[in-house]
Amino acid sequence: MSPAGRPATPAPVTAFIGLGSNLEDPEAQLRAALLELAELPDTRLIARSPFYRSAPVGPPGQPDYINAVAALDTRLQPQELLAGLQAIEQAHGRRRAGLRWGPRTLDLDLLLHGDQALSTPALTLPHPRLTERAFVLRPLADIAPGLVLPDGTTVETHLRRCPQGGLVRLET
Ligand code: A4P
Ligand code: MG
Repeated sequence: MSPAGRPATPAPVTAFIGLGSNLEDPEAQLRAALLELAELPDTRLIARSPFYRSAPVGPPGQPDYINAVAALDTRLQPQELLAGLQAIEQAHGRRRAGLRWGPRTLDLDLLLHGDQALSTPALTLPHPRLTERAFVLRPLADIAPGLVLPDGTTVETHLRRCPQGGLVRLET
């Protein structure tokens, strides 16, 4: 509590968001989503990676994805931030059709929230597939070189260990 009796404002933490889209002009989806992330309450967008084209992981026959990672400074708790991400996904017409890893207009994954570890039905931190995917690790390394993940391993070490998955860096 502050001297005035109000709860103290939590110190900001850095959170990393994975962005992905493979429907309805994916690059425009990501550009708009970055602006919307910057508008979240008690949150500042501090960096965004280049965009990458990546081969789909999941059911075959879907378009390639565009992927990127953003860094936020935020005072939101992880569950509050996840709710904000899901509201942005909904505003982008995200349909959950029941097909695991099927095509989507916009996917926003909470990759890391400071050094928090969480395992609840609604939220796992770090994101459970963070260290398996070059389309997440490459852009994360671009904006946070040398970042040590909660397992004590750098993002670059994880990146060297995982398949590169046809990743192409775009000019944007
Ligand atoms: N959830 C738990 N932890 C988290 C977290 N850290 N961040 C829960 C976000 N959500 C988290 O997610 C399903 C549930 O996960 C949510 O209700 C949330 O409470 P979802 O967005 O509804 O569905 P999803 O994204 O299809 O599920 P999933 O299994 O998380 O998929 P992924 O791992 O996000 O993978 N291929 C390429 N090339 N590029 C991609 O971006 N993305 C996916 C989706 C598959 N293949 C891809 C890509
Ligand atoms: Mg997701």
